[in-house]
Amino acid sequence: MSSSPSAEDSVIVARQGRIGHITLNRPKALNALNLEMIRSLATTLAAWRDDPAVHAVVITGAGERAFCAGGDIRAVRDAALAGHDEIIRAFFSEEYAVNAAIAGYPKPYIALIDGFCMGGGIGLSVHGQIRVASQTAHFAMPETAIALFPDVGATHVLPRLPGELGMYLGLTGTRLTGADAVHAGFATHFVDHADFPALLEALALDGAAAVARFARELPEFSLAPHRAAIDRCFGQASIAAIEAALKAEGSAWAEETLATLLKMSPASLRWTFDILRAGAHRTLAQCLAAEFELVQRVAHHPDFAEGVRAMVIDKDRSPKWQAA
Ligand code: QUE
Repeated sequence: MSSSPSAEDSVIVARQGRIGHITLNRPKALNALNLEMIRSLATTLAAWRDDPAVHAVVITGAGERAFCAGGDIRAVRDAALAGHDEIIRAFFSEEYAVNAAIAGYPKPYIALIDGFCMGGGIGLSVHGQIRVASQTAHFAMPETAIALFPDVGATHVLPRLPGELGMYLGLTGTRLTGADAVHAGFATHFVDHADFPALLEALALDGAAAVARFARELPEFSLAPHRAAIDRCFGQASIAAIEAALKAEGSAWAEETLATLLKMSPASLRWTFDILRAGAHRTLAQCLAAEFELVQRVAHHPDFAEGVRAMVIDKDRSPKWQAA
């Protein structure tokens, strides 16, 4: 398999000792996933699943800036505007199938996360057995900013985080540091960025157990001072009630959080709220199926085209949403 990887391969696949090593390799696009990469991941994971020489799979992102910043959302927008629904169906059904394959992987699947890990990057890490985050990592599900919703199995993961943390993170898109991601449950180990090369070598030599030797002590959870308010405000029964609770809270944190929510697509806050509440009672497979149904409708909503325009294409960060 790929004995001579080329620098242009969007996914580099290599065997190193006991591990199979996958590198997401579109650093200029922050390793955002396109359909070619999704297909390469699916093929590689299937090949290594039953290969007794591969004891564990390790996935990393090329470059310093990102593990994986999301999906090729611009291509999804183009397909929706052109009426190419089959492209949208292929992209999301194959991406979600990779998320499910990672969740059901019969050997250790280990993500080493530096830099941005958002959206699709969460889907390539959080379902694996071991997620190592460094101090340079930033985790987020920022989809309400582009009028999408937390997908890639996040409707299964977020409702299972402590208290109402998942509803808070999914609606506001708040970024977590690597250490905070361990506190929240996105990551399992906190490792120094400078130790990643040594960790990779140790994994190749000793397999998955090597991770424990590199884990550092966690600093305090930076959201600890707000955990009670998060549960009070985000445990409400509707977006309107969450906004009212944030107003009643009367703290600087609540004011900032309300201001963040008011910038998001009102439609996407509603469908995010509904699918996260429903996800608490669904299996991962049911969650992915529900996400696939919803994403095909959302991709055609005018707020989605406008959100991607404002945040990804023009970067003016001033989307004009449809009225609530
Ligand atoms: C919100 C999002 C995304 C985003 C920006 C947001 C998102 C996403 C990308 C992205 C990042 C790098 C790329 C790319 C897209 O940006 O989901 O093509 O190269 O994938 O504010 O949800």
